[in-house]
Amino acid sequence: LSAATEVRCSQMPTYACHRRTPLNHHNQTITNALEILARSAFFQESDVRYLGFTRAASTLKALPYKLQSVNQAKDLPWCGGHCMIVIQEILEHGMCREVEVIKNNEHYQTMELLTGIYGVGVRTAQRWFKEGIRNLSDLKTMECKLTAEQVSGLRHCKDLQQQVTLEEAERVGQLVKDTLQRFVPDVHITMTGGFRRGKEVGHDVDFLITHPNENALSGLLEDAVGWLETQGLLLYHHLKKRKPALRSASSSMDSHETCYAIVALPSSSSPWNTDIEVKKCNSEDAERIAHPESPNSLNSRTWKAVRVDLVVTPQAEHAYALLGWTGSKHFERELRRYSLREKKLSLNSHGLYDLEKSCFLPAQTEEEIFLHLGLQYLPPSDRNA
Ligand code: 8DG
Ligand code: MN
Ligand code: MN
Repeated sequence: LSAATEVRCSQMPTYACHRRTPLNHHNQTITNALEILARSAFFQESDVRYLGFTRAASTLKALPYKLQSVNQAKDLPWCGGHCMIVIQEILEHGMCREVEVIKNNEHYQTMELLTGIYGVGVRTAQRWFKEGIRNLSDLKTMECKLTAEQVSGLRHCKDLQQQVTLEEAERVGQLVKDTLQRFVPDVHITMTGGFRRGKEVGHDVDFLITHPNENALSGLLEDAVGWLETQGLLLYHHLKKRKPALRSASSSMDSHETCYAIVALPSSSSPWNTDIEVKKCNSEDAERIAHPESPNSLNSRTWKAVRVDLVVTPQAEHAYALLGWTGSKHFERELRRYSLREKKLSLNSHGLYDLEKSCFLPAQTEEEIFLHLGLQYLPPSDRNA
């Protein structure tokens, strides 16, 4: 171990927003193990343990070399106690017994399965587990008790469990663009979330929509939803209206106008995918979309269900929404914790509020926000904390 490496080790910053976290890093085996422990804690609703394991994993993602000995880890932030035992075991034996036990645990496996369904959170999954539900067939017997969101999630779970590829995300982007431009030709659309951080797969596709003239945005999501529905391309949607009162200093709740949707993404070879105009689907296609499991559609599917988040922001909030929706979730959590604790600034995806001067700090770009926060700018590809 070189002296230079020792120095880097002991200088690892404690806040994730103070360090670069690339997508691909050097300690995947250990971070995978720590993240399984984090998820297991999350499934038991143990926030403190969840955060502890998440922070340790995040620290190791930023380490610019592969850990060779437990000695190298001893000065790393958040890597003490339980995490250190896990790190040591993996370094010495290539695996951690506790993690292997968890992976085979019925509660863990069931929670993974159930929370993997769109619309199912930990609370709900926990309740279902206690009621004896262990698999998807168990769940289908109680369809009457599910929310509309969960019914759609269950109906399309095979598709939604598959990762969305970058190529698919780009086609979703084209569909979103074609749709929105019908109503506002010069609308501005940015893909955010994991794909903006350089990921090649994701669980959904996130978009931010804005326009210099706020009036152009009013009713745009309703129009887009209406048109996608007439095309048979919308499998589920939930529109959340903007709540201006929530744009407050302290609220971490997001109040942008948002559409959480599941779209039927036509396959690249399908007749829908023409450059001129998306065709109205015929009744047979509509039937397949409504009943994807119906026998005649098994081998002839021309579309894939994909989760899409559409967020509308006025131009003045766009930079903040971009920063907030680019993630990662842990990076966002750390950025907000740092702002509040170290700078007395309250950050959310609408703006930045100076608690001492009692005023909002405007920003047109992400760079300006980092400047307000006294942080070195990190591009999205370094925010994979
Ligand atoms: P993935 O989809 O590729 O698996 O990963 P991701 O793109 O990083 O995760 P995501 O769940 O799609 O979330 C992307 C970012 O958006 C994340 O940093 C958190 C943020 N985000 C939500 N929902 C909300 C919300 O309701 N309000 C705000 N402000 N941010 C949200 O996912
Ligand atoms: Mn995403
Ligand atoms: Mn999302």
